[in-house]
Amino acid sequence: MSDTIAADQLVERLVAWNVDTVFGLPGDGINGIMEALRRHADQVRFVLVHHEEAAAFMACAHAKATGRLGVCLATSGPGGIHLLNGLYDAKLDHQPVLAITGTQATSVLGTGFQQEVHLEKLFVDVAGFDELVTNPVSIPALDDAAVRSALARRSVSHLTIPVDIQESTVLENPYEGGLGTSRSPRTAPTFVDVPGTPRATDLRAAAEILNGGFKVAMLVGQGALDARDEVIAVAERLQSPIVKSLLGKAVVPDTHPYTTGGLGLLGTRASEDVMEQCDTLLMIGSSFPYTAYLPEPEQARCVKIDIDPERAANRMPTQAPLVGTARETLQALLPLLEQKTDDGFLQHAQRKMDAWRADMRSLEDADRAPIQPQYLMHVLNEQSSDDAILCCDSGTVATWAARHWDIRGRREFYLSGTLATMAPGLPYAIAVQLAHPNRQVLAFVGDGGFAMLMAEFNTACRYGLPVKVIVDNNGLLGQILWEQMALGFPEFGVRWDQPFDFVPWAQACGGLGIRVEDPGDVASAVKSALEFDGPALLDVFTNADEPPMPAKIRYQDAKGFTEAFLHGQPRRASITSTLFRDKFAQLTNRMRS
Ligand SMILES: Cc1ncc(C[n+]2csc(CCOP(=O)(O)OP(=O)(O)O)c2C)c(N)n1
Ligand SMILES: [Mg+2]
Repeated sequence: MSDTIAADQLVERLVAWNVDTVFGLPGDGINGIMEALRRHADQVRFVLVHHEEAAAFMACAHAKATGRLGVCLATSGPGGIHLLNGLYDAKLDHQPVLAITGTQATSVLGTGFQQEVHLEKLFVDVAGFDELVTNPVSIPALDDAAVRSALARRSVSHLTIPVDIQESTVLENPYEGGLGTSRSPRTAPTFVDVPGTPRATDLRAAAEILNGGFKVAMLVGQGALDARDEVIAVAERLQSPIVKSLLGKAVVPDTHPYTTGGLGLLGTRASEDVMEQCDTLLMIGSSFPYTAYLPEPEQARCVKIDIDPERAANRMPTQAPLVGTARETLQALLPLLEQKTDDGFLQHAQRKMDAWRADMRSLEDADRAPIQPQYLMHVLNEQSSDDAILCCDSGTVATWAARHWDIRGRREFYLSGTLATMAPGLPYAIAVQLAHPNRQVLAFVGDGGFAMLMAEFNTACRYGLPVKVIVDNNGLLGQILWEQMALGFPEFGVRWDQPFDFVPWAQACGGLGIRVEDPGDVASAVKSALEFDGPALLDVFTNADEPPMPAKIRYQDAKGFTEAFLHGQPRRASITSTLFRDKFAQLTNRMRS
């Protein structure tokens, strides 16, 4: 019992890598690892979740919010399978995550034993490093290799360990054989990243393009999150508007005079204009996938900064790819850039942005009933602190957060940017709150996404985490309703017969729960939740008929909405009785003309 077991080596190695938190849920495939975690509970915190998918989201959010490795743990078979969606979230958003799973004893592997799922095969696509441990002696070195791979590739690593090996007190190689050309693996828990500054010749080529541009635009993504000062300094030098991807929302404050905010379906008209009109694009730490919103290839020359050479020219013809970190590359680039004196392009963007901000304010209507989701977000924006961290879910909620929650001060913003999966909002918030106990952490979630992993509210309560969950309860899978209509299809399968009531659940968990139906109660409810010294949930019944409109309405959107109406879209009356009535009038006018 007191003997060291092989799983102890795994956990001790994680400690050596400075891992202090493991998110997971036990099972008979990982009893050895759980025992090792129990023995090292003073060095590693095990966070017990209700669903392994949440554990993987938490590991991803831990990596996003701390810049360090995230670790999650699940049992063989079903436990490992449950991890997958959260692991893909980490893979697609380039976060270093180590997934540890158990598997059947080596003696029965291949016999079709109960729960025998070959997770190392299942995880082949999601994990860049993916190994089945077959000998206790290799555990520390495979742990080192898995961690190094996750950090180097900024992706997912997976180790699956048979139960007999986990529990084994045999720590050395139990076998003999081979030609004796190798010794048992011995490595150290050390990692150094690739250098962050590009070659001088590459920097000069990039500077030449940027200096030659008359209308330079910048597009910044999550790779620039730690380079705010550098981004602003370069923008000032180039007189360039700063367009932000959603993952890069916190790169510069939304109130900064140089930014035109987001780009794409959730973005601003000003950013779309900037992209349509620029002659030079400097992309920094972004793999922005919606290429329809990027400049036409023959319209603009492109310089792109990325830490990964594979992504340094991946979205449009790129004349000068730069491989390096945003911060170090911009520091090296700045002295090569000439001060531009013509600020006409920037001023034009600023005027457009002023108009956009005014449009957004007009949507934050405090008097309209049912509650406008934009008004709810506006109140949260006003009342949350200057260093609040918002974790957002996928859905129309992402549009409201993108457009109506401002980055200011040290605020941060996280969501599933590339996988765009539902349900990470609450698990993200829990992991972020654990990493930053003194920050205000908010989860802004839809009723659909929240219902998927709402059990984790109980996790927040069990760990006494003061996260604030704001449910935008519109009684439907809003995003898909509007997508269906934009395609000309009347809605189908997106609405629940009866809206959920989440307050009893929050209270049953021991948290604060407040139901909000009246616009006049929003401000006081948000205040109560933010002031509450513990987990709190606001269940806010919002206007289900409020569309997340694209910044620029295209002819095909107009056509789609009109066709959906003609083909029998239900609730037509109530949809047209909202703000959409104005938009619909605009759209049909445009169709007629
Ligand atoms: C796991 C998963 N399933 C389905 C989708 C497709 N999807 C994207 S947004 C959305 C609706 C989300 O509904 P809700 O959480 O209530 O947010 P709302 O759009 O109503 O604001 C759906 C079904 C997805 N992105 N992820
Ligand atoms: Mg909804």
